[in-house]
Amino acid sequence: MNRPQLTRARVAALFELPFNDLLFQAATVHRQHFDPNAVQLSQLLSIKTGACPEDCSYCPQSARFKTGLKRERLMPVEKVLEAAKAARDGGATRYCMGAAWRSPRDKDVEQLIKMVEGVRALGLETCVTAGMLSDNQAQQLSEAGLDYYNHNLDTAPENYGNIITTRTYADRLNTLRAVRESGMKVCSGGIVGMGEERKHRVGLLVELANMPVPPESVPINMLVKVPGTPLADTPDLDPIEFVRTVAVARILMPTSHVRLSAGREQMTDELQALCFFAGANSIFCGEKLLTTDNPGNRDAALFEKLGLHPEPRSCPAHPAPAADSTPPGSPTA
Ligand code: SAM
Ligand code: DTB
Ligand code: SF4
Repeated sequence: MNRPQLTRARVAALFELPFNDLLFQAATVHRQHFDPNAVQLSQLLSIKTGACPEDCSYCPQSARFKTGLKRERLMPVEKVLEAAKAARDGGATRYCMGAAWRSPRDKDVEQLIKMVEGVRALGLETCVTAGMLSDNQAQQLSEAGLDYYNHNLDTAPENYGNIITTRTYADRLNTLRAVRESGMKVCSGGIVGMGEERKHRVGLLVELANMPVPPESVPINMLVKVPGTPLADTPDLDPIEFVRTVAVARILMPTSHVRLSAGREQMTDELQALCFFAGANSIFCGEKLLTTDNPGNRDAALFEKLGLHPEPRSCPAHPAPAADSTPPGSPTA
């Protein structure tokens, strides 16, 4: 049965709610589907860095911009597995391997498959982000046991051409369709703070939530302004508007993990706390994202201060019981 499609007007009305009403609604939805104090931990590794032919104007890895980034060829499988083991020992439950490609060649997919098999054998969930995939490549990765494929829509369709010209929104949707049809879980979100208007944040979330099956994982990235990229001097987005974006994502995709993704290094504890209250329930852990810094060890203190704990790895054979929606300490608990 087809779900009713969300309209932009309805989603814009959520953005316009008084902040407290929006956060209460988002936190209520969050508690109905998840332990509100559990945060899923993913760790990134850049397995092929820089020299990318694409022109994504936010990205330090595009060959078109002088960002001083050192290019690195595809890492050997053993090195990837060494780093994955360290991530697992540091508490990550999902390992996300990122490659600066427009799309992988078939021989690259062979290497990706070896990495996926090795990372799975360490007991980690697996995620890859490597650009556009053909149906056949998606099928091969799915058969190898890849759990998630990340491919972001990045922004609303009508703003897309201001950010990237070397591939289209339709190309992105086509890769996401191939990933979904292959049986893998979809990780797709976007970037805010790129100088877009609120209507573009609305448009991005409507596209994600209206997919035939919404992404299981929704990264909301705050633009990391890297010197040398065309977006380096973009004015800061109001942090309250960022929290609103997270809250609306939570309300529109109640059973998805909403990841507070890039940009945490530049955020205060207070801003991150508001994002967790608004329903963000996943982060990237570790010292690095792909090429830029991430809070690393400082997260332990933040979790302690906020009473957060890492979400246990989900086991397909033993799904977690439905979360108790009653807050601990409430009169009915
Ligand atoms: N090359 C592949 C692709 O673009 O699909 C995979 C890697 S790419 C770096 C993955 C995602 O990282 C992008 O889609 C974008 O959303 C995010 N990203 C890249 N640079 C960023 C930045 N400076 N700030 C925030 N997010 C960024
Ligand atoms: C996503 O949405 N954000 C991650 C992951 N998916 C691949 C990447 C963030 C990259 C930030 C810039 C960098 O470190 O190069
Ligand atoms: Fe290349 Fe991906 Fe960066 Fe775009 S976002 S320039 S495709 S690495």
